[in-house]
Amino acid sequence: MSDFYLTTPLYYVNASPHIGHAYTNVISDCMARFRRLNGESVFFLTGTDEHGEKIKKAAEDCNEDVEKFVEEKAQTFKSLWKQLNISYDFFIRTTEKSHVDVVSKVIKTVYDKGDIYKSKYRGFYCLPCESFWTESQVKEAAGCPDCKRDVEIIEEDNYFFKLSKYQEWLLEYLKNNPGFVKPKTRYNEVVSFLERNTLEDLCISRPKKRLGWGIDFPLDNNYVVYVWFDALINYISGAGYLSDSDKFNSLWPVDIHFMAKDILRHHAIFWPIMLKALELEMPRVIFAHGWWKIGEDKISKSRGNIVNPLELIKTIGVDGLRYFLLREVPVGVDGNFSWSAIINRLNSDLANDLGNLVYRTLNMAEKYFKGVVQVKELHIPERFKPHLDCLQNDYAASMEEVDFSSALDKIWKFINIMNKHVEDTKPWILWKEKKLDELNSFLFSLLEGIRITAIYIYPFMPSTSEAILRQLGIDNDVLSSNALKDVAFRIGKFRVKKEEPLFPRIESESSD
Ligand code: ME8
Repeated sequence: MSDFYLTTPLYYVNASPHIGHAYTNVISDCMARFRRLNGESVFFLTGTDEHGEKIKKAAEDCNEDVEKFVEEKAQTFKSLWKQLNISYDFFIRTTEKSHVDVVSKVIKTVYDKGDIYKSKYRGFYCLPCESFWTESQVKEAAGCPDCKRDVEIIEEDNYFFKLSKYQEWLLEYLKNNPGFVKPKTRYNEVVSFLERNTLEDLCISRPKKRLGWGIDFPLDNNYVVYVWFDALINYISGAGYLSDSDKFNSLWPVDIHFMAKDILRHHAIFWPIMLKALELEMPRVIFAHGWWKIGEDKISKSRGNIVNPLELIKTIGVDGLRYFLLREVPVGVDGNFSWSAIINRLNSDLANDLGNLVYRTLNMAEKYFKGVVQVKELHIPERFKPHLDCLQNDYAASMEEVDFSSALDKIWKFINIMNKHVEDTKPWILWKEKKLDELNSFLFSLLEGIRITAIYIYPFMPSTSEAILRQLGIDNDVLSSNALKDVAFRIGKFRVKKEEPLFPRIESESSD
């Protein structure tokens, strides 16, 4: 079986990472961990986009040498991914020689094919977004369609990549592959864009005299490569396109490219056409998620309303943040970021439902049976069965569809039924009446339910999953691979050791 290959965008290093970047990597990590749990071998690529004018300008603004600046910023991304438990396999930086070599090779190959030519360029350019726009796009948005700032008119000789030649092919490809771009709304957007507009060829060079910080254009040393053409190529260079053909063949095509809708056009139009020109297979899925917003505004560096994930982690913990991001909104739609939404979600789902279930069950196991709970005959409470069946049948499908909130919904229904089971059974009465067999069997079924829950929540909250298993006395090797094949109820013995509650309640003053 070939590896499951997934990617995130390469983030610009002109500033430190914010909650939007964290979101894409948390989603990607959740998918990667699910796939590993499902017994698949995974290659998870992330990294940083380090060329272009705005990076150079950011370094100058800090009075720093640009190479040193990008190195430092790349480290801030790596360090955040470490704190957020992002289990990437390779971190690619576009300034690495191995990537630069692939970019040169791609340009030469596409040029030899006749898909690159030199011509005069006159266009509307947004410096902060590093993007060219057509006159009609700029008119409609009264500025840059992405960041709303003023655009510049630029006129110069440049090299162009023949996007237009492939427009019909791409439209047809999309029509024959309706799952190529997800979710459906984004697919419809791309199709209708291609039906209503004529693609202009893409200007893929920048004169060095205007912009020096980029990869040398291999056909003409007066130019550097346009940063987007450079960056998109990471998806093949990071997979060993030139350096390791065995690796590349086992990875390509990508199974899923994650990004937000702001860069869908680059991924769903430029990138497939670049791959077609290179005669490489198409990615299986291009998934554009929504934006985190504050009020009506997208959270972004250029709008100055960023939320720092490191600050949030200090108050709500890594898994609190991961859970909030993955639970609050379905992956394809926009989410509104607010402190009250975080408090509600975490206090209710994590502190009350999951945390309380684990704490009180382990507390009872210690109090009534000194932590050792064992059965010889399996008794699964009737009310657990539909939930267990539903998880066994549908969890994987929801995860594969990137429908994380629906997978969590199923898990939480099971957690809540376990809590209800405690309340209805009233174990303290069983204890008083010395019905120890019944109490033992009741506790065993709860511990089994919690063990199974710990496996299902692993992709979302890996540390919490491990902490639960540790308290249940189970080696977390069970999470290493194929754990999903072994989630059925079973007979056995628990030797539990209760720790502090998993999720202390968050007080609303914490936001101050
Ligand atoms: O575009 N909500 O880099 P970038 C959700 N270098 N996700 C968000 C977000 C928000 N408010 N803000 C940012 C670039 N993101 C290029 C990519 S890829 C070959 C080159 C996430 O630093 C989301 O994934 O501007 C978005 O697509 C990406 O960060 C943009 O990151």
